[in-house]
Amino acid sequence: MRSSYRPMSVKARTVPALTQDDLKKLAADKAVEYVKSGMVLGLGTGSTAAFVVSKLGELLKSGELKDIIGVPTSKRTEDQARQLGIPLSVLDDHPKIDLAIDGADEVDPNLDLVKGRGGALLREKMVEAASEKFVVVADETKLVTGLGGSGLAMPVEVVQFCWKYNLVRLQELFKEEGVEAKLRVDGDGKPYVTDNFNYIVDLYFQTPIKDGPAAGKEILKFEGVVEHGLFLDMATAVIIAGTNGVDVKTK
Ligand code: ABF
Repeated sequence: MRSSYRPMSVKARTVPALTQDDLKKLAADKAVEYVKSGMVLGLGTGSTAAFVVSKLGELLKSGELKDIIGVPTSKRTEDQARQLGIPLSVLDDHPKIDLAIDGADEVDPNLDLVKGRGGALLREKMVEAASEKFVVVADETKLVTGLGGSGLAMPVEVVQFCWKYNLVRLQELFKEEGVEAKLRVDGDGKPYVTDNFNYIVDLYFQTPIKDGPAAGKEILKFEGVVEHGLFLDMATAVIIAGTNGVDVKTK
């Protein structure tokens, strides 16, 4: 007897593509696996770091994490963490941080970074330099072959006093690289003011920065320059979320 069985046609299910926010959240969730109860944590700034902070809030609330202390890298992060009930401190009281987790604007193959397009580079650098471990969370769009080569800004925080003088000096410093220096402005066209009441000069390189350590040193020689967005030899691990999964890169 012939079977009357006919396989039902199965409609191909379309899996929705992951959004950039999904990827940021994946990286954030992976990074939080490094967190243990009792740790002092550097809390980064930016949309990826915000996913980390909100996950920490959830874990504290559910009791899976206990007794953590957060050291925020910006007023924005401080507000978010406070709303989530994360106990907070500052470097004055907690000069040694167990683990900092933060986003980045660019990540090169050596795990060197450009940071600060979110405007929080000074506090980020202070907190992350004081951290025993610094884990970076990013989606794959942040990967570059050379820092500064993405055509986007490499930020430098400068004091407000005679900012134009320093803008010109910074542009001159990288004249051969054809750098354009611009004062960062907010949505109203007014100078963007950092949490430390400084301005930001964004440097636009046309090609990747050849010698990051030398560039960083030269920038800091200018009086009135407070900090730059090159975070060299600081990251312990970089967690990159991409459409093919989450990759943890270490040196
Ligand atoms: C901070 O947030 C910054 O150093 C960097 O500028 C930015 C990255 O933001 P996002 O995670 O929103 O891309 O970590």
